[in-house]
Amino acid sequence: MADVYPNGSDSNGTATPSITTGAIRGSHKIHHSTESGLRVPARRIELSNGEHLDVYDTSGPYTDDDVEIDVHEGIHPLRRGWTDGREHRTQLEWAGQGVVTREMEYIAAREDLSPEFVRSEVAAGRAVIPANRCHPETEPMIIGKNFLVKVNANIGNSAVTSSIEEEVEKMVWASRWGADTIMDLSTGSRIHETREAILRNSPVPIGTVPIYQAMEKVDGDPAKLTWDIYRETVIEQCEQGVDYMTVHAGVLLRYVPLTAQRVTGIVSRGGSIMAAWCLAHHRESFLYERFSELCEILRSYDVTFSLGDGLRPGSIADANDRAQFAELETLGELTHIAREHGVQVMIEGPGHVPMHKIAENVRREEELCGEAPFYTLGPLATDIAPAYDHITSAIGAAEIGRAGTAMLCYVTPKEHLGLPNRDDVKAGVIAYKIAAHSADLAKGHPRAQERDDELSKARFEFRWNDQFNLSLDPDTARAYHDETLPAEPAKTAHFCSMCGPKFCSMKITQDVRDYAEKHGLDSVDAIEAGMREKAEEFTASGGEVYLPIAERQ
Ligand code: IRN
Ligand code: FE2
Repeated sequence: MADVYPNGSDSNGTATPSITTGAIRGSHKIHHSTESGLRVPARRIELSNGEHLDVYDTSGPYTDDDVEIDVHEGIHPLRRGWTDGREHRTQLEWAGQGVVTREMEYIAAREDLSPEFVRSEVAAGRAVIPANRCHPETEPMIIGKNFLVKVNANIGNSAVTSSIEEEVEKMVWASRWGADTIMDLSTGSRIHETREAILRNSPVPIGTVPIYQAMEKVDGDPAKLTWDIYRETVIEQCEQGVDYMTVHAGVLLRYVPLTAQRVTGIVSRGGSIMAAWCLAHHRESFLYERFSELCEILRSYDVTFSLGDGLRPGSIADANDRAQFAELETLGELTHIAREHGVQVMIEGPGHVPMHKIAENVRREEELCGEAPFYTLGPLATDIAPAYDHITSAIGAAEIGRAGTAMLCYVTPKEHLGLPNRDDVKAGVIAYKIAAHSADLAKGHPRAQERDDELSKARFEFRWNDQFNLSLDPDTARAYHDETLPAEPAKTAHFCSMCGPKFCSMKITQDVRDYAEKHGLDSVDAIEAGMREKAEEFTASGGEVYLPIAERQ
C-alpha cells in the first residue's frame, strides 16, 4: 500500500487524507490479452473454495501491485501511439466506415462482446466512446444501453473549498470504487491546473462543463459571455484532453418563460447561465447559433457532446413539464446535426422525477434523439430526504437505468447541502453501483447475475470472507461483521450476531438438508420431518423467538 499524499495538507492546513492505492481487499488486478495484443484489465476476486470471479475494473494502475504513483508525472499513457499514422477521425466516423478501432477491440474484451457488435452500436449512434485523442491515459470504455450501465462521479472544487491534490485524490478514490467516468466541475481559481492534474492521472474519461470556466473569465457575469470566450475555453479544454463536454445548447430564449410557474425554476447551473444570457441580450444563445462551428472543434479531437439538460426539473412538482420536454426536442434536433458532423453525442436528463413518470423520459429521449445514450442525474424519486439524496436518487436511477438509460450521474449525501468529501464520494459511487447493477440484472445482461450468485452461495455456505470480498464494498462489510464478531473463527461460523446461533435461517435450512440426506428422505418429506424436529427443539428451548435482553449478550 502506498500513500500518494502521505504528508499532504489541504488549503485549510489540515492533513489531506491519503490515497490508498494497491489492490482492493480480497482481489488483485489481472489483464486479458486481445487478439492483437492489447492488455485489458479486470479485477480477480479469489475465493476460499479455490474458485475465482473476474469483474469489470475501472481503477486503472491504482490497484496494481506495489504501485508508486507520482502525481506530477501522471500515469502511463496507454493509448499513446494508437492513433499514429491514422487519420484524425472520430470513433463514430470510423465505425460508420466499417473500421473496428483499437478502442472498440479493447471495449469488446472488457464487456465480453464481439468487436463487430461494439462497432455497430457506435455506428448507429446508440453508444459513444468518450476518448479525446489528447487523453491517452484513458482506458477505453463505452456508454450505451446495450452495454453495462455506467456510473459518473462529479468532483471539483468551488471558490470556497478544496485543493488540487484533494480533487486528484477524489478522482482516484471514485474510480477505485467503480466510477466509469469523472466530471471535473471545478469553478473558482486554478481551474486549468486542477483539470491538468486530474487528466494526467485519470484512467477513466473526464467530462467538463466549459461554460463554468468561461464564466470565470468574465468575472461571473453571464451577460458578458461571448462566443469567442466560450470557443477559446472549449479549445483549451480539448487540447488538455477532456473526453466529453456538457453543452447547454437546448436552452432557447422562448423556453425561459415556460419555467416561470415552476416550484423550483431553473436548477441547472449551466441552464441558468444561458437563460440569463438570452434574457440579457434578448437573443438566441450562441451555443445554439454556433452549434455547427462547435461540432467542428469537437470533431477534430473526437470529444463527445453531452447535451445538457438546462431546464431539467429540480423538484417532483416540476417533473415532465413543458419546459423540460421542449428543451428535449431541441436536443433531438442538435443530436442529428452533431452526427452529420461525425461527432458522438449523449443526452443529459433529469433531475427530480417520481417513479411513475420516469419511463416516459426514456421513451421520449429515444424517440427524439435517435437513441443517443441517455445520461441522467439520478433522478431523485422524492424531495423529502436531504442528507440521504444518494438513496432518493439511486431509487430513481435504478428505475431509469432499467428503462434504458446508459449512464447514471451519481448524487452524494451532500447534494443540496455542500461540497462532497471523500467519504461522500464513496457513498455516492457505491449507491450508484447498486442502481446500475440492479438495472443490468433487470435488463437481463448475460453476465450480471454471476456475482449475485457467487455472493449468495458464499453467504449460504458461511464463507464470510468470500461474502465480504464479493461485495461492492468489502471494507465496510467486514467492518460491520467485526463490530460484533471480530474473532477470526467467526469468519467461518454458521451464524452471525443478527439472529445468533439458534435462529439462523440458513443454518436451519442446512440442518434440514443434512437431515434429509442422513435419513434418505425425499425433499418434501425431509423438510416436513426436519421441521417437526426443529419445532420440538424450539418448544423445548422455551419457545421464545426474541430472547430477553439480558440473554442476548
Ligand atoms: C447529468 C445529467 N443531467 C445533468 N448531469 C450533470 O450535471 C452533468 O453531466 C454535469 O456533471 C452537471 C451539470 O450541471 P448543470 O450545469 O446542468 O447544473
Ligand atoms: Fe436537486
